[in-house]
Amino acid sequence: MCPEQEPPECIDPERITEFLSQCSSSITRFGRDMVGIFAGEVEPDSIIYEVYELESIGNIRLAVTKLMPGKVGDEYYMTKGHYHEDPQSGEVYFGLKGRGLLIMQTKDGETGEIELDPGTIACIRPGWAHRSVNTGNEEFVFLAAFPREAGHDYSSIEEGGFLKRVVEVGGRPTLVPGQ
Ligand code: PAN
Ligand code: ZN
Repeated sequence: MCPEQEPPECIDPERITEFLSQCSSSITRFGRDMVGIFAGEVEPDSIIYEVYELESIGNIRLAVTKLMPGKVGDEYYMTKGHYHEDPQSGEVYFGLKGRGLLIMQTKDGETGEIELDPGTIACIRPGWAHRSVNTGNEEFVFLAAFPREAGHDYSSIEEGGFLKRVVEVGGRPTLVPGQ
C-alpha cells in the first residue's frame, strides 16, 4: 500500500519513481517465480517485476507494475500474464514510464498487441489474456485499473503459454511464434 496522504489522484507521471519509493510492493516476482515462463533459463535471484496495489476506488482496483529492463537470452523481461476469471471483467492500462508492449490473446487463438508508451491508454477486453513486456532500456511502469471481482487465472497461461513471444532481433523487439 502507499501512504494515505498521497491518494492515487495525486500521482504525477514525472514523479512516479519517487511515489513508488514511498510504497511497499504487494508482489515481487523473482526469476525463481518465473520458471517455465521464459523460453530460456532465468537467473533465480533477479527481480523481474514488482506490483504496487494502491487504494481501491470503490470496486475498482488500482495497481502499478514496475517491470525491470532485461532479457532472458533474447527474450525481454515480462509479466506472467493471465486471464481474468470473471469473463465480464476487462481492464485499462495506462503507460507511465519507459517503453513496453502489451500482448493479448483469446482462448480462440486471436492475438493483439499495443505499444504502451507514457500517456498511452490500452483497453483489455473481457476474455482476453494479457501480458506486458519491457522492450526498453529503463524500468517500464504502468497503472492498471480493473474490477474487484476480476480474479486472476494464471494456470491457463502456465500450461498453454502465450501464442507469441517478444524477442530482440537485430536490436529491435520482434514478435515471434511462442512454443
Ligand atoms: C496487472 C497485473 C500486473 C502483474 O495489475 O496483475 O501487471 O502481471 P501478472 O498478474 O500477469 O503477474 C493486471 O493485469 N491486473 O489484472
Ligand atoms: Zn489483469
